[in-house]
Amino acid sequence: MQIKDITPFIGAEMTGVDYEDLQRPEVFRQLAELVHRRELAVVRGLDITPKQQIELASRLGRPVPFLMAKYRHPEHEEIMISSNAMKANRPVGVARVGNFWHQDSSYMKDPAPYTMLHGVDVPSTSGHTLYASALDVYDRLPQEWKEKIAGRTALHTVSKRQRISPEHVGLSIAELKALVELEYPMTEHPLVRQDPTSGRPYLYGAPEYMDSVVGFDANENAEFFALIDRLIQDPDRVYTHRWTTDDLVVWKTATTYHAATAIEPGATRTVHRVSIEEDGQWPA
Ligand SMILES: O=C(O)CCC(=O)C(=O)O
Ligand SMILES: [Fe+2]
Repeated sequence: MQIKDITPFIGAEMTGVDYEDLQRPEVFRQLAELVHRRELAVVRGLDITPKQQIELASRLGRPVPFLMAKYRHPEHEEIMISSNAMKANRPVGVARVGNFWHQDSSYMKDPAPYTMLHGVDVPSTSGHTLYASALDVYDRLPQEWKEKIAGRTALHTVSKRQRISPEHVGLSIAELKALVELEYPMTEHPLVRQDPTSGRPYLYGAPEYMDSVVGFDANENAEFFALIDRLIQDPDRVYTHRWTTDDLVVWKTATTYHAATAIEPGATRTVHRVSIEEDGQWPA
């Protein structure tokens, strides 16, 4: 077994382990510690079944069934199929999941703390996933902005990214927005939080999932969103995960910004996604 840091800022990679190795508590503990210490952990080439993926997830916390029943794995409700593939003219899963920079489900009151993906069928030349550390983003904020945001909260919303579905046909944009706000009311979170593992501050909020910073005027808000977009997407800090078959990728949702990139025309990509709630095993 080999473990190495991926970049100085985020990520660690484990190679040379199989499912059986991960059954040993001391091996699994190492993986869990990588997730906590490095925000993102990759296990290369882990050939596992959906059931085994759920079993691994259940050792970090409680795997939770995906909200939309029709995109759950037919036999395993904890798995969401994230895929652009079609079977008998029907989509097998949800396409274009997370194709913009975000922290998972930050528009919810209490987002699940971990996400786990398994690369079931992945192209190698597109469909990469980009990652950036929210601790590192906070560190790089200019001092004046650290002072300006200290103690502030932000309003998070899914409305900029809400998908249009068949029942929305005929609605005006304004009506659609009102409907989304009814279903997913804005949620307020502190803008700066502390990572329980390292005690370090991190920035909580991505422009695509935020409405505004409470107390900022429109100009300050626009300036702040532009600044953090630049910091999050700084090519010197971003880790690009180029998928290989059977990669298992696990991250902490609060401290990890990420974005899925486009899939080249004609390619299919399927990953199995498990969202994991805290259950006290790894207290946050
Ligand atoms: O499939 C990917 O590359 C990541 C998508 C995403 O944002 C997620 O699953 O949370
Ligand atoms: Fe995501």
